[in-house]
Amino acid sequence: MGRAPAPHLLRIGRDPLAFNFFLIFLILRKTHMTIYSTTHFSRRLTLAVAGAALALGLAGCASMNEPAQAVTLLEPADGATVSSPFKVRFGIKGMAVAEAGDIVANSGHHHLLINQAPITKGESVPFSDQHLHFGKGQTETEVKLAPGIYKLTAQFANGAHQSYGAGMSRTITVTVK
Ligand SMILES: [Cu+2]
Repeated sequence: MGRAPAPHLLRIGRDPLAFNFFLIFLILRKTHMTIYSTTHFSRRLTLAVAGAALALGLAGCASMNEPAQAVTLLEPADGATVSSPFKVRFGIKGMAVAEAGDIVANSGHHHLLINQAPITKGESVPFSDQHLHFGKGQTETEVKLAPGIYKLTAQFANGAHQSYGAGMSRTITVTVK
């Protein structure tokens, strides 16, 4: 058997967050070596540099992990208890909302799936009581449901109702009282 690389090094290589913290760790070590001294001033400077490095690292993480295109459910909140009928509001980032019809890149309309999994990319969103289409370009609707716990999934799909996939979906759980 060959020698396997240390697991924590593997993880640092794959995970941008871990990699950023690893970089900060390196910066901190270097900073300490360069300006190491027992004076209060130097210690404060070290802390300031450490804080700046951490802030930069976190900012980097945020921009790296944020998808350019996403669908959200602005209302209700995940885990909310609502009384029927209740309002559902969709949010979209990086794509345009348009009426169903033509297939236009980075454009489409919202769907609300009730207790259904996201639709595989490229597959058509079915028309059913559990698959509601908002082909007029609506960004909000009223939903009537019997009391119970439901999984609500916002699914974005193109003008021909072909799903943009799980990456363009968002699922929440709500309790209807
Ligand atoms: Cu549709």
